Amino acid sequence: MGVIQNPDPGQAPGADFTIAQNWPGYTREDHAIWRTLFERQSKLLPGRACTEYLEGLESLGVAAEGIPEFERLSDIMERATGWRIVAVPGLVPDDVFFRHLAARRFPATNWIRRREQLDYLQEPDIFHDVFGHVPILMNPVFADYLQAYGRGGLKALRLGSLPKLARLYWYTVEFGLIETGEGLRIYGAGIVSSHSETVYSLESSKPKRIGFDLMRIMRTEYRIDDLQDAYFVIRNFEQLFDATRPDFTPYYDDLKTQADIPPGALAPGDRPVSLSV
Ligand code: HBI
Ligand code: FE
Repeated sequence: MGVIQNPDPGQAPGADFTIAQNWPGYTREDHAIWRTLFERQSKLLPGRACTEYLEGLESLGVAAEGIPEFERLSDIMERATGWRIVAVPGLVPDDVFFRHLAARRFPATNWIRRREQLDYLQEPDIFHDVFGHVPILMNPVFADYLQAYGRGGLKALRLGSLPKLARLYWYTVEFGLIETGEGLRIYGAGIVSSHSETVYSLESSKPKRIGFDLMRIMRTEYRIDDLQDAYFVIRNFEQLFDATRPDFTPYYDDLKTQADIPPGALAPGDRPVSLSV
C-alpha cells in the first residue's frame, strides 16, 4: 500500500513498540481529514451503532474539531474502565499487541490516512483505531473482554492456534453486530469506522447474519480486502465475555479435527438473524 506511514515518528519505537503520539506534529490537512471522516460517520451512526458505542463516543468528547490527544482520552478512559491508549507506528507483532491488551493498553496508530484513501485502507490508521475501537472500551464488560482476549492471544500463540483465535477478534471486535430491542446495531470497529460497511452490514441482503457461536466463528475464514460475507450477532456483551471465559486449550484441540468454513457459507446449526426487528 502506498501509505505514508508515520511520517514523523518523534522517537524510535522501543521493545513495546510505543512512540510519542506527537500531537503538535499533525498538519491542518491531517485534522481536516479527521473532520471529514468524523462528520460522515457521525451522521450515519445514530440508530445504527449500539448505545454503548455512542455513549462512549459522547463521554470521551471525541469530536469533529480534529485529531484528539491520546493523553486526554486516556485520562477519561482510565477513570471509567482502567484502559489507556498508547501510540504505535502501525501494526505491531502479535505478542506485543496482546501484551498491551492484557495490560489494558490499547495500541493506536498515530498517523492518519491521505485524502485519496478516505474510503479504503487495509492497515489501521488513527481514525480506525480511535474512532472505531476506543469508544466501546468505555463499556466495562467490553473492556474486560478485550483484556481477556489479550491474555488468550498470548496463550494461543504458545499453543500454535492464533489463526483460529484471530477469527474471534475479526468477527467480534472488528465486525461484530448486536441484537437490541430496537433492532440490529453495530459494535465492531471495522464497521463503525467505515462509511460503506456501516450501511451494508445492517441493510444489504447479500451478507449472512448468524447468531454468535464461539466454535463456529473460530472455524470461519474471513476476507480482509472487501466487505464481509458474514457477520456474527451477539445478544449482549455479557454473552461475549461469558463464552470466552473458559480455557480454550480443549477448543483448539477440537478445532484441529474440524474443517474450516468459507466466509459466506452456512453451516448446520447456524441461527440466522433476520433484518426485521
Ligand atoms: N497491531 N497496531 C496493531 N493493531 C492491531 O489491530 C493488531 C496489531 N498487531 C497484531 C494484530 N492486530 C493481530 O494479532 C490481531 O488482529 C489478532
Ligand atoms: Fe481494528
